[in-house]
Amino acid sequence: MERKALPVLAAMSTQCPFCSVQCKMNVIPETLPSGRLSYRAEGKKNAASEGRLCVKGMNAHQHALSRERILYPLAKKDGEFVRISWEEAVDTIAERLGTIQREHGRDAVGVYGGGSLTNESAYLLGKFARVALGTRYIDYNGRFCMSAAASAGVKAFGIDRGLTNRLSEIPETDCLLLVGTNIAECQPTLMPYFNKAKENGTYIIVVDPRETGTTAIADLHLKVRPGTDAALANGLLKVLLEERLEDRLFLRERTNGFEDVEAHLERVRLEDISELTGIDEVSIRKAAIAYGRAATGMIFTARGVEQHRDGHMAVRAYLNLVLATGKIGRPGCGYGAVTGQGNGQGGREHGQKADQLPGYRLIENPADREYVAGVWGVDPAELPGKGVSAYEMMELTISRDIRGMLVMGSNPIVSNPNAGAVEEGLKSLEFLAVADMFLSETAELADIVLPVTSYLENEGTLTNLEGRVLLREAARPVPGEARHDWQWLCDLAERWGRKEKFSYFHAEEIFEELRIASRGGVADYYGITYERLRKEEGIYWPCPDLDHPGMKRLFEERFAHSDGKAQLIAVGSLSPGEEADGDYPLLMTNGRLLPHYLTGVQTRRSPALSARAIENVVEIHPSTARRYRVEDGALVRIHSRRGTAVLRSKVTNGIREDTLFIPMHWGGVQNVNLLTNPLLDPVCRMPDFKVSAVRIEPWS
Ligand SMILES: Nc1nc2c(c(=O)[nH]1)N[C@H]1C(S)=C(S)[C@@H](COP(=O)(O)OP(=O)(O)OC[C@H]3O[C@@H](n4cnc5c(=O)[nH]c(N)nc54)[C@H](O)[C@@H]3O)O[C@H]1N2
Ligand SMILES: Nc1nc2c(c(=O)[nH]1)N[C@H]1C(S)=C(S)[C@@H](COP(=O)(O)OP(=O)(O)OC[C@H]3O[C@@H](n4cnc5c(=O)[nH]c(N)nc54)[C@H](O)[C@@H]3O)O[C@H]1N2
Ligand code: SF4
Ligand SMILES: [Mo]
Repeated sequence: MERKALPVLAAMSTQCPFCSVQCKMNVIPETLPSGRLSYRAEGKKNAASEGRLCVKGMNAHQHALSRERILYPLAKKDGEFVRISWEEAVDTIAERLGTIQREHGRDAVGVYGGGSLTNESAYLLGKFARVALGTRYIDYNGRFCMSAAASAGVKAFGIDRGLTNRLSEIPETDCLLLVGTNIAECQPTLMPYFNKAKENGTYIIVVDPRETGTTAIADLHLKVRPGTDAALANGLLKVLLEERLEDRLFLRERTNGFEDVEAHLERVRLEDISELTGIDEVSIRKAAIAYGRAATGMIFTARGVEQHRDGHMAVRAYLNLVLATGKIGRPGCGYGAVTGQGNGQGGREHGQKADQLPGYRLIENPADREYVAGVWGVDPAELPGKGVSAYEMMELTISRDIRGMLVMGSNPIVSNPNAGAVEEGLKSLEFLAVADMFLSETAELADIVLPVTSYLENEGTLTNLEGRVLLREAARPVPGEARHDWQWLCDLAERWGRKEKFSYFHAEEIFEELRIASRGGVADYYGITYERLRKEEGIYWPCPDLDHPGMKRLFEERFAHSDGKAQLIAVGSLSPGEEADGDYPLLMTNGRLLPHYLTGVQTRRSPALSARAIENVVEIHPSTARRYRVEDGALVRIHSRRGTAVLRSKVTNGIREDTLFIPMHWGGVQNVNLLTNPLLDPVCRMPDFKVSAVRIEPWS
């Protein structure tokens, strides 16, 4: 039998949908001998990943091409999802949310966004909430991700851009302090920068309660007790000052607030810090002296430090270290808040956050309101005020102040702390619409589900962890009836009588408006265009005009506060938000595994990734396991004051005896967030994710 000639298929040029490195790649279709089509991803040269890909990027196309993609709008009728038209979906959303707003006020509807959205969709979601819905309640999953580091950067430096310098400076620095960051599993393609540093003789200190791929390269691993990072930073700075390793000239000329910090640290005793953090004084001294004596040094923090009730202040304590030693604004010296999601950086700059307007402008600042209202062609008085943080929006669903919700790019019933209560809140809504590629745990609860495009189909810009804006072109036609997020937002805005303010035919037109809306703001994108992005392969913000090259290293001469100086602040040495006690004798922390991404909606649908970790586990030290009669690989129940999760045990010497570790990539009974504490940081409203008092027991 004659075989039909197979079409020659072009490679799809794209970038990874997962973490903040945003590795560029080609996805290459290949015809197998059987005639079936298969895909292979190959890294493409670019400045951040230098052509590398991790296992998630290599297999991302598996979820995008999965048969489980939702390809047409769905409505829940008699408890079952049925296919409907886009027209019916949009009409239903408008009718139901409109009714709620008429009966209970505009603020009875909330909007929940995400850090995977392109800048264009995130910007439009913020505009949609303020200009079409007119609600104050909009926030996004980045609240759980970057809010502590972002607010700390704004307060200390006057600007929040993930990395203050280029990745290429990492191998050149003399000392690296990596705090609560597991780059080896979470930004794997950046590891070669750190390995190279090691090879070059850089002294590497890692602070983490357990051994990870990242602690494996450490010269000094400080196995901190969860929730005590601020105290540790205070201890480090105290030793530094005792050893006179501070940079007095830098402090005098470029900072404010040092006297308070110095006076505060005089009252701090190193033995108390050692007791609180579980780290011996010798190691604290060793780390402080290594960082203080090094001619150049960089500090990186991530969620291990930040997802605590004092996340903002814990980061400030590390920024005190950076500033006291003057290790910033010159080659090989700087700070990095390691951003999480693909567009975690851009997603927090253009108006998805409760208190922000595009360009990092503030919704409560009259001049900022006036400027953005001018761009949008509305009266500034029409713009609502600031709303509340992501978890607080969930509390408002429980109290029934919020009765309708639109979720775009998040799976909140799995990723919020105290997930059991959050599920109740979302179930009590009168109407829930979710836009997703899949029936996530949250989408399962929705009245209407909107099918959206994946990274392979959706064109737009994303800003990576360096603060570099990248253009991701569409690489494949849109499947089924899926639509881009910005497209259906425009359709919906029309039903609120705002058609003229939401008429775009291409993502680029939205970006053109974003450029103007961000102009003169802290995150100024005015000088960036699609054309430049195509030519220059990425541009750092701020980029205030078309011939500006973009800012590669920040703070060389001045900080972004009006007096040009950075701000130090005295930080308290808090104990964990919830201490272990007789009922809940262990501390549980949580985080990530290499093959999965966040709540796992995408990676659990990729066979190659899913096979690498098929179920959730709890890491437990052998002596703790013996004490609680837990065998390796056995099912266990873990209880906290919020709820109970059921997991398989993984006995390991790598973890502190008083600590358990649970990944966050599963829902249902395996969801770690059934246990987590919704106590919020008073400054940035980050939940105290990373420490909960728990009890463990065998299943039977
Ligand atoms: N494979 C993978 N990569 C990802 C993601 C993913 O889901 N999977 N998610 C992306 C996103 S959105 C984010 S935000 C980033 C997160 O990146 P990271 O913040 O690096 O990831 P986590 O695993 O949450 O936490 C980092 C480390 O903090 C440690 N830790 C826990 N408690 C404490 C503590 O109290 N103090 C200190 N010092 N350390 C502590 C944990 O043991 C863990 O090793 O990763 C991004 N990359
Ligand atoms: N216990 C604990 N909880 C945590 C954390 C932790 O460390 N510990 N980390 C927190 C952090 S840092 C984060 S970032 C959050 C993340 O938590 P979530 O916001 O729940 O993140 P995802 O699992 O990525 O959910 C994103 C959803 O959006 C869909 N999606 C992807 N791309 C698009 C798109 O372009 N458009 C639309 N409409 N949908 C899209 C995906 O299919 C998926 O269902 O979790 C937080 N929760
Ligand atoms: S998950 Fe991150 S490191 Fe891995 S390929 Fe994707 S962007 Fe690159
Ligand atoms: Mo995140």
